[in-house]
Amino acid sequence: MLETSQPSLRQEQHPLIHRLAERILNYWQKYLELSVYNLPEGLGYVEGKLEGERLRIENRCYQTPQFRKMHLELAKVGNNLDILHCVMFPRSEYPLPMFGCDLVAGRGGISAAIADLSPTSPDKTLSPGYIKSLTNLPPAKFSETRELPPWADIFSDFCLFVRPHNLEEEQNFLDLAANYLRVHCQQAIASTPVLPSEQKLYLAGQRYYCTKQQQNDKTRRVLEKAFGETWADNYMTNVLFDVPESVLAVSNEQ
Ligand code: 18B
Repeated sequence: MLETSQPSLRQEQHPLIHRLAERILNYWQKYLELSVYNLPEGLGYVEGKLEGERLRIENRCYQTPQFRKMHLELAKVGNNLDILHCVMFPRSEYPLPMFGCDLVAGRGGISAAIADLSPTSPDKTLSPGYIKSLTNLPPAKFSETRELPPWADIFSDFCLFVRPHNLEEEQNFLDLAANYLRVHCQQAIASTPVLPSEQKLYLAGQRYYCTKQQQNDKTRRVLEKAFGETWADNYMTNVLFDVPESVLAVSNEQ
């Protein structure tokens, strides 16, 4: 059995981040066959401090038959900023979207709550199975939805990007993000591999997703302030949003 419940940074974080992290790990364990994924040396737990406050980062990474890499990252900047980041990278054999989630909490509460199942198919749409399941989820109300930045053309019509204003809205976000994850796990385990010619196209979709996410200056700036430009760039391209170069280079042997 894999260790998914050791004490960690999440106990010091905003309650919504803590709860969503628990839920993600719980669903991963409940629905998927997890094995360890080795991050590049020295990047499981990292601490940095250049200008200003200490940044602590804690990474959890797994792989499964359907997913090359499932990454949950918790970060804490001083006592001001708590972050949850989660991305699931499908193996290229499986024609699956990317599950992505970002929660950012500052002194004034959660400022950004984002969850999506982003298409990687050549026509940039979700499959009918996903659309049906997502359309059937109970709707949730939010008083403030936020506008996506220009780089964010990777997200689906189901993308949720809100600033929750009270506990009820926080709970609604948690439930909806967890439902996206549940639908994703269920669709993934029922999916069948595609031919190599098609795999290349899905991999190109993943690469496009990653190049766009790498353009998020808000993420980059937090990392640069604590670790410097070179480290931040390496981290964004090799840990947060890495893509295997070819269909053959997709396994992470222990
Ligand atoms: N992100 N986020 O993951 N980002 O990683 N994030 C912010 O209130 C970090 C993802 C996304 O409005 C903000 O404005 C750090 C994934 C979008 O221009 C901060 C890490 C998704 C925005 C951070 C991290 C994603 C956003 C500003 C590494 C989606 C809005 C908060 C641990 C699936 C961008 C605010 C904009 C914002 C920081 C999306 C500080 C350091 C997977 C769309």
